[in-house]
Amino acid sequence: MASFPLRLLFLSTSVGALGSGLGGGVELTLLNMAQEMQHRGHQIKIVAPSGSVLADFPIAQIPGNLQETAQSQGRKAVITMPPDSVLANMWEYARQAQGDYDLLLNFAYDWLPFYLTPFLDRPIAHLVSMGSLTSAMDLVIEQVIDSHPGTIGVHSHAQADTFAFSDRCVVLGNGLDLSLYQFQPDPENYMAWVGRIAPEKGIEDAIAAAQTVKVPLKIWGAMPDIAYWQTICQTYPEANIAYEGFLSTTELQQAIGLSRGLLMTPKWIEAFGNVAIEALACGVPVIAYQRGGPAEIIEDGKTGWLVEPDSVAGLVEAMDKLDQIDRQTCRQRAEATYSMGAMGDRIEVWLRNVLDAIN
Ligand code: HBI
Repeated sequence: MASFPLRLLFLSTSVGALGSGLGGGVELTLLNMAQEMQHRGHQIKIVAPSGSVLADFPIAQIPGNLQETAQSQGRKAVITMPPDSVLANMWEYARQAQGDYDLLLNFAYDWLPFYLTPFLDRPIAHLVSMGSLTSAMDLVIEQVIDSHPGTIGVHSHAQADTFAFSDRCVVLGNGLDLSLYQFQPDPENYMAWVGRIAPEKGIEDAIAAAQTVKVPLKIWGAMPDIAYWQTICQTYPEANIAYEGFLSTTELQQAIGLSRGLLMTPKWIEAFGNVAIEALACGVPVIAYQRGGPAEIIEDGKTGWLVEPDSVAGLVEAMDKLDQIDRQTCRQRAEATYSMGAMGDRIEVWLRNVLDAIN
């Protein structure tokens, strides 16, 4: 496998500027991959919607109208793009700049980058950030896998299994800069819930369970829809819940670290669940529905508890068993599998295989 430094162009998600939180987990994933590949000597340039900020990486700030989020559209959704589409403008930039790069890496879960793959001269690898959501996306991703084998990366086997072409996806896991996460041996008395406050994340179950156990629940994450949050508050007037905003990684890890445990209640197949490894990195056990990516991260009884999906009673039962989990073990598991080095090895092998396949 060649070892010369690569010139990589990262094309970001199209649903929000980097740093807005609207891009959910993929913002953190893109930052961690960019940092790790730069650490390994590769050159990184990022293309993202105007207003994006990502550490001190050079960013081509692209104007235009954002994409609608794919998970709110339903399986039969047609392909839509707004006028003056930021996604189309990002890929016009890529078309013109591609000669300066060895490989393009797409992070957007949208039809256009997949459709354009054979139109560009440079190879494109796609990090697919969610499971199957629409037939149109499934079809265009499969077309890329057929014409460019090995170029579709996913985060977990559960996510891959939502696609008909699951065995042809490259499963990458994910990784974090664990030096940003401080191990906290002694928690305070509250549970944590972290994520975009949106229906697919199932926050209602976490609130119901915390209310039953009479433990405070602290909530962090982007709040794209205030009305949805207000409905939740009206539904659970007795719950001891507090929305603590959308924090930076440094502040978030401090807050999660002091919790007794993290509740993960996805109603959809979470592709991975970065926040599960963020919690483990702080020594925080995770109680998660046995569904999607988190079920591949959490080892039942060792780093948390896996619960029958949608069972609030199961969440309650697991909270009573939290003190059986050793918080040091949680940190050790994060270091073994989800460090930047471990993730970087998986990414580098993937990208070099994509390049080797065309040379
Ligand atoms: N929807 N259309 C669209 N495009 C994306 O790139 C996208 C999305 N929804 C969510 C999302 N990306 C990220 O939050 C993923 O990390 C989940």
